[in-house]
Amino acid sequence: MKIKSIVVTSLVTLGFVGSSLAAMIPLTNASFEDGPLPAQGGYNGLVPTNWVQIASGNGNLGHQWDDPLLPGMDGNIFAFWQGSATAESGLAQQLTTAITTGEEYQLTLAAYARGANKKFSFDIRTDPSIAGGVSLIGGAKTTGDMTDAFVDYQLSGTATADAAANAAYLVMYRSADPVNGQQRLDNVRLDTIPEPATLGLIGLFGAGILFVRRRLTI
Ligand SMILES: [Ca+2]
Repeated sequence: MKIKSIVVTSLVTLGFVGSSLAAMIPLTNASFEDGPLPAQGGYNGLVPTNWVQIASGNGNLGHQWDDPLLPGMDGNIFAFWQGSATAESGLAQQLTTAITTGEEYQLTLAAYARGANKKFSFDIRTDPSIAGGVSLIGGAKTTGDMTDAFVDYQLSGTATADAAANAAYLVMYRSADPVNGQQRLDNVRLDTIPEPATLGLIGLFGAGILFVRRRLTI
C-alpha cells in the first residue's frame, strides 16, 4: 500500500513536470481586442496598443471589427497588415521574459491571407524590425502558403543566444513581395517547447515506474 502510494505520487509529480515544461510567454493585447477600436463593422489604420509597427507609409496596419465573426477568430477584432509599393508590413512586441539559449520558441497565430501575398515570417530579434539588430533564433521562419480563412499557423525556432527580459522582441511580418495582398491576424501565442531529449527522459522514467508497478503488482 505504501509503495503504491509512492508510485501514484511519482506519476502525479511527473504529470506536473510534463505540463510545466511547455510555458506560455505573456503577450499584451495578443488578440487585438484592446484596439484602438474601429467602429462596429468598420476598420481603422491604427497601430495596435502595446505593439510596434514594422512598416512605412500609411494604411499598412490596422484593425477590423467583423460583424458577424469570421470562423476561427478570437473575439470581434482582428488586426491586418498589407503592402504598398514600398513597405513591408509587420508587428513587434517587446518580450518581458528572458530568452534562453537552446530553448525552442513557438509562435501560434490565427491568420488569413486575403490576396496574393500568402506567407508571413516569425523572428525573435534584439530590435523591433525585420533586419535591424540580430535574430536570436538563427533567422526568420516563414510559413508555406496560407489559406483564405482564419486557421492557426505555427512557426518555431531555437534560441542561439540569451537575452535578458525586455531585451528581445517578437517580430512578425509579411514581405513586400508581392506588394499586393492583405493578411489578417488574431490570437497571437508564444510558447517555449520542451526539448525532445527531455521528453524522452521523462517518457523513459514513466515507463520505468510502470514496469516497477507491474512487477510489484500494485
Ligand atoms: Ca481578436
